[in-house]
Amino acid sequence: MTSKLEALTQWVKQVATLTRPAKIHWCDGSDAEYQALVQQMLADGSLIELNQQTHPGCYLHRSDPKDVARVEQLTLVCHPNQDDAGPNNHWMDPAAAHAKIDALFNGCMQGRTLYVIPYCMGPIDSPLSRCGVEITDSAYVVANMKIMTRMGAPALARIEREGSFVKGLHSTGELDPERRWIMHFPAELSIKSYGSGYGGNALLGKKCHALRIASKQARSEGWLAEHMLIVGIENPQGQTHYIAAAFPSACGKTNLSMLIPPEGYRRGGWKVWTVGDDICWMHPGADGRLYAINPEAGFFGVAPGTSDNTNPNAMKSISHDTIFTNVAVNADNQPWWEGLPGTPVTDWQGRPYDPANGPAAHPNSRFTVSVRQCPTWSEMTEAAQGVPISAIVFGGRRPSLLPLVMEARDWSHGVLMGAAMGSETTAAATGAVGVLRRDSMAMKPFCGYHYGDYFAHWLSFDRPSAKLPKIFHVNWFRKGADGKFLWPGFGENLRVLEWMINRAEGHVSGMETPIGILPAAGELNLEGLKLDRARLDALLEVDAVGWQAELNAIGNYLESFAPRLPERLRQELQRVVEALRKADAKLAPLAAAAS
Ligand code: SAT
Ligand code: MN
Repeated sequence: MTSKLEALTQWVKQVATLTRPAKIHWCDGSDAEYQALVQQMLADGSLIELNQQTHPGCYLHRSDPKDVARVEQLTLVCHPNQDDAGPNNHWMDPAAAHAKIDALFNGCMQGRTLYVIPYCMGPIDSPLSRCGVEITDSAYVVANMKIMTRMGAPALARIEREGSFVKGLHSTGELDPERRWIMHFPAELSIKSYGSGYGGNALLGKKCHALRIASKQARSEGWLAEHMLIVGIENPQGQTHYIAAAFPSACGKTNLSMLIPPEGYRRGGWKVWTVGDDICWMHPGADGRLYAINPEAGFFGVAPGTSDNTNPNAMKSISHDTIFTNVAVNADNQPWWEGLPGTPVTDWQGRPYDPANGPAAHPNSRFTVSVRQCPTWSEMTEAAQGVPISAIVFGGRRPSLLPLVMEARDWSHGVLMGAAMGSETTAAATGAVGVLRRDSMAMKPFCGYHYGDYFAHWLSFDRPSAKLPKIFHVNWFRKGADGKFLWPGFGENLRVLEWMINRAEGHVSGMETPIGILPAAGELNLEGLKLDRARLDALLEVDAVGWQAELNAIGNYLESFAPRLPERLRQELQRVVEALRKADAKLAPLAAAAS
């Protein structure tokens, strides 16, 4: 087969000449094609059938044990000018990068099938959507792309109509970490990935296209490509507010996007609608508001910790037609991971489970499932114009200092809050876990260009005609002196979202502090929640000494983006430093008098 689009046909030919596959398959995205791929993978062992009585249509894939997460040190953004990549990215000269990776691609598909995957990121008829074509030699990647994107014939038709697409070339190669690169060429709208078959390294529509390449496109076209979930909160009056929230990988975006309201809220008629759990593209609308689409069509969610207690909607979503990667199985051949009841018998590497070998499921094990299988799936996911955003939320894993919630006084302050974000690292990327690092807007691994320019782009949305959402910062992960989480999290987070909506609607006034606006006494609805006064105080405490150190650290971090750090952000930080100093000067004599 060829395409009506000469540029696409030519590119496929060129890649085939380089990689020398045995066969070429153009994906049509049909269910029959998916089923045929599943049968083929069951036959060659790359998929394992799970219990079809309890989990119809569910399969397990075990990746190479040295290929279990994103590899940030091997992920490059190859701008012609190194300065454009910024200190937040790894860079290589584009010509040198092509030469290096093309040498690996040379002949790499011999005896294999080359799959051509046309896909659309976003609703197929939305002007906000963008298309791409991924070439891969992995059937597992094809099956995942079928779930994660709008893949196949309709996408190809749109690509042929528009004449342009992002080119993604992927081969699993030998799965050798020494021969692995994930390279991006934003100026050429292309991606080349070699040597990994895992998640964001291999499903090129996701992080590579929808974040790294798209963030750069968004900057030149005046929109935002962000690492955010999108959730709709419907109040008892039937009004729905949409909230976009950025958290680093494996910090609870999936849980928040499909939370179950606390009992009292449910009885009162509150509902939650899931639009997306990982990526959000936001465009200014004609009315000045920001409108968001989820470019993805599926969830690639972290399995461990997901259970009927933490996320019943995810559990329902993944009870059928789901691909599991690197989970364990129990005696009944059902998928199993830490956090589920029962015991594992086989670990993620296929060995008899032995606690001496570590967790049964890999900490970054995942499920791939269509968003439509989520009980809270919102039909607005298909809305061509997107959903209007009422609030933007930033957050990370911070064991101390950061309050449960604070609101930015204005857009510039909100951009500072996002830029200053920090979080303890997780198993979503290779490397140490639990180390605090700055992760501006949760985009450290995903921003396709210089963070200084990115902050300036965020600030540029503050125009006279704009009706921008309020910006908040949350921290579900603050711990008490006993080392335990102070806030119960999960469904109870709706209480915090309700406060945000009340702020957006002007129903509550909040309490000004030097670091932002916090809920005033009585503004957080705590009915039905066992949370004593001391814990609430600890969750909302503003520790002036701790904040001075934090602002200092933020200042040093931001200066690492000079000379491209926007002056406005520097001034905004200075304003907060001053406000804290003044407040502290007022409080200090009181504290001294009290002691
Ligand atoms: O990048 S992945 O898609 O593998 C997962 C993540 O880090 O969010
Ligand atoms: Mn993510």
